[in-house]
Amino acid sequence: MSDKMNHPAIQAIRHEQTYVMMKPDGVKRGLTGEVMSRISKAGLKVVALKMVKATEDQIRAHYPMQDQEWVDGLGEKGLGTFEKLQLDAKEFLGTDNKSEIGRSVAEGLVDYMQSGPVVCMIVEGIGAIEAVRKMVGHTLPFKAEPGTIRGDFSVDSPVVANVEGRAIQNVVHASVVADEAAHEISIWFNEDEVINYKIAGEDIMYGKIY
Ligand code: DAT
Ligand code: MG
Repeated sequence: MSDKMNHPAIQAIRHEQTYVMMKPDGVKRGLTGEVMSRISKAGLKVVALKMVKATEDQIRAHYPMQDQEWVDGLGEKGLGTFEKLQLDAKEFLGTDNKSEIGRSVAEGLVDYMQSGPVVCMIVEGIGAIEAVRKMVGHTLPFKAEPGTIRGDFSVDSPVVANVEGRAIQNVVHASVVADEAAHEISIWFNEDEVINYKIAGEDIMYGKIY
């Protein structure tokens, strides 16, 4: 093995970690095995795993509830769909203000994520954060491409969800960027819950086999 393989920058790429969580709808629909299978087949490694009934505090710490930009973004994602369908958000939701809609979605998320068990995982491997996020697909199920987890296993719409006063049910959560992954991992796992072991992929898929 080349000495350069031990370089911290190369090791950081090899061991990039992301946080993945089966949401209550995904768990109740029996999709945990399917999602874990896709992650494993891609050559990524689950290094920590547990099923929990999340507390309100955990959900409020997990999502950036105080980040106004994130809250507005939640509202915006839904408003775009109202516009596309030429529906007046004000008529159906009593407001077309992205912050107000976003706040109500955020509160819906707190209830949704406590509505059943979640399965928490740390997933490790080359480019794990982006790789899993691509596998998961777009936030809005109807925009998620076939072949992605959300595209293959969900159809929910923000219009229906917002009118019903609930969050979109889209099977699975995955971190978007490194800071978010580190934050989420710290919410759901203690360091001693992470197990270091070797999977076949490390030798066969991204090890030198000749
Ligand atoms: P993602 O889960 O793709 O990272 P996010 O962080 O923006 O998306 O939002 C968190 C969750 O909130 C998302 O998975 C589903 C729900 N959600 C987002 N926008 C919504 C909306 N307009 N109406 C209802 N639920 C929404
Ligand atoms: Mg997100």
